[in-house]
Amino acid sequence: MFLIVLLLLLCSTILITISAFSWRSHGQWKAFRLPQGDMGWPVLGETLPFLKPHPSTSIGDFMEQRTSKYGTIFLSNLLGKPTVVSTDAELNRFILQNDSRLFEPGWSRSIVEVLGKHSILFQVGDAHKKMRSINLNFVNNAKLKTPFLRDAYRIAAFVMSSWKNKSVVLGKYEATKLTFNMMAKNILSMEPGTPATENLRKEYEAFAKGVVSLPLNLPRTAYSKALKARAYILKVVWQCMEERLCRKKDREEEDAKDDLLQWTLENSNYSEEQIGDLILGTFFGGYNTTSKAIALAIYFLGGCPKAVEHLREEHVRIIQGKRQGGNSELSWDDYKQMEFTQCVINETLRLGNIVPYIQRKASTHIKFKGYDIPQGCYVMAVLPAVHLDPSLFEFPEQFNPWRWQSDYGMKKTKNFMAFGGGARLCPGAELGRMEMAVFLHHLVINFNWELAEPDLPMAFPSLDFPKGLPIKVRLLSNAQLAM
Ligand code: HEM
Ligand SMILES: *[C@@H]1O[C@H](CO)[C@@H](O)[C@H](O)[C@H]1NC(C)=O
Ligand SMILES: *[C@@H]1O[C@H](CO)[C@@H](O)[C@H](O)[C@H]1NC(C)=O
Ligand SMILES: *[C@@H]1O[C@H](CO)[C@@H](O)[C@H](O)[C@H]1NC(C)=O
Ligand SMILES: *[C@@H]1O[C@H](CO)[C@@H](O)[C@H](O)[C@H]1NC(C)=O
Ligand SMILES: CC(=O)N[C@H]1CO[C@H](CO)[C@@H](O)[C@@H]1O
Repeated sequence: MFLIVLLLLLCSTILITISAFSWRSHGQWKAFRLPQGDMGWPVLGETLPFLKPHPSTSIGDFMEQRTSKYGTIFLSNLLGKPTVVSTDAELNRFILQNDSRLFEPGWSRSIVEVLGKHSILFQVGDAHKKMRSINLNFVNNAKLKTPFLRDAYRIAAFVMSSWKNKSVVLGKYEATKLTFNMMAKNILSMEPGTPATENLRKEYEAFAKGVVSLPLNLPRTAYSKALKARAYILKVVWQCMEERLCRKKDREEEDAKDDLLQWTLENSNYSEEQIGDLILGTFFGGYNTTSKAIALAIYFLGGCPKAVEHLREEHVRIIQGKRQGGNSELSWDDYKQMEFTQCVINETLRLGNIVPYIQRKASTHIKFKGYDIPQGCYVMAVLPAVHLDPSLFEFPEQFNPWRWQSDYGMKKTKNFMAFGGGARLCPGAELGRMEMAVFLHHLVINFNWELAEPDLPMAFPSLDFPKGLPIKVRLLSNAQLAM
């Protein structure tokens, strides 16, 4: 009981301090033509209605009500910050495209503390470009075409081979096994399934939970566990680093690793701290998002047998083509033939909304459509509002992969923001898509599946399946079993 009172007290002190500060700065903005809106309660602003969970295939009551009252651009007070909220496709694009010129990262200090101040998310200007080039090199085409594709193929097959004797599996965790092991192998050369890799996975779970939790550094809170997990993960990274630096001295060059850590050691003059945050961040960006994407695809396809049929035809055709060539694993050419699969992937990302919003801070005074966005004001680009806009996507609430086919006549891609855009466009987009495609490949050629109990993708606002997506799987009688 005492602890709860203490918690509440602490929580409100923090919020009062933050909001007193933000109200003061808001006062200076009276001269501007700000968007309309409601600043909510003095302390909390509108944070609580904003955080209310809703299906991730909808924009939720909060956005719904505000946009019908104030229009697609409105002012609010969220998480202690006065924020211009944009559910407007054009303003969202404007925010993403002008990132480095007019905006800077707008993350709260508690997140900086967990992810580390050297994380790519907080870098600006040349420092951002440099770290980004390391990330882009990590997922360059040559790497995608061989090691990544090969690893994804083998790990996905390994994951699904364990389903043969099971009737119900948790889709979310099965997806994580692929995406986590992909990152562990290609960032730190850690092999799938070993105790060290499994330990790291557990620490990452705690870490990721803390990133989206209330920032209270008290015993046993998710946040404090995340800080501990961060310290553990950094220790692992630094141990790997030391081993390699020693080995370099011994000149055992034939044993050189080909992973992100090695490349960074050889091609940058980053400090130990910088390398730690870079590795931590790439891991974090690369596995939780992609496993959500795979879980969403399993979910949406489960409700759309016609799409599964179409997908299965495509993948069986690819395998039959290969039999003649005498090659069993998927090649890059095979991947490039997966046209309908790419439609399924886009539709999954559009309707599922893995990244619900992107936050920035105006680094200068901005005018847009007659509104002022004062310097220092926070902006929030709400991506689902664009993906679910009926004027941009016909019947947006329906899962319809065919809308992405070229003869459907949809105006493409401009309004598809699942990977962000501009200077911070997700560098891992192609890798994420490839992992989804390979997972779907093994899934449709080997299994039928259906939801074992009702479960929905929910925006908390970070996306999750509350029950972990339990699915009933049945091995096909004509399973191709490339595993
Ligand atoms: C389907 C899966 C994925 C989705 C939906 C996704 C989504 C996004 C989005 C929306 C951003 C922009 C954030 C912002 O502008 O603030 C982003 C950035 C980023 N993503 Fe991804 N991502 C995915 C997969 C990956 C993978 C596999 C990697 C691993 C290499 C990765 C690494 C990153 C990094 C390092 C950034 C920061 C880029 C920067 O600030 O310049 N992502 N991602
Ligand atoms: C599946 O079950 C059979 C017997 O029921 C057993 O022989 C086989 O090893 C099991 N396979 C796996 C992957 O657990
Ligand atoms: C993403 O990370 C959070 C925090 O650890 C976890 O609760 C959730 O299950 C993860 N989701 C997926 C799909 O891996
Ligand atoms: C790395 O090198 C650049 C110049 O190439 C220099 O500006 C920067 O300060 C160096 N960083 C570190 C951490 O030594
Ligand atoms: C899917 O979206 C991407 C944009 O991220 C686009 O380049 C691609 O053409 C789309 N794929 C299909 C099949 O429409
Ligand atoms: C000042 C500036 O760079 N404005 C650009 C912002 O992005 C849009 C595209 O959405 C450009 O047209 C503007 O020139």
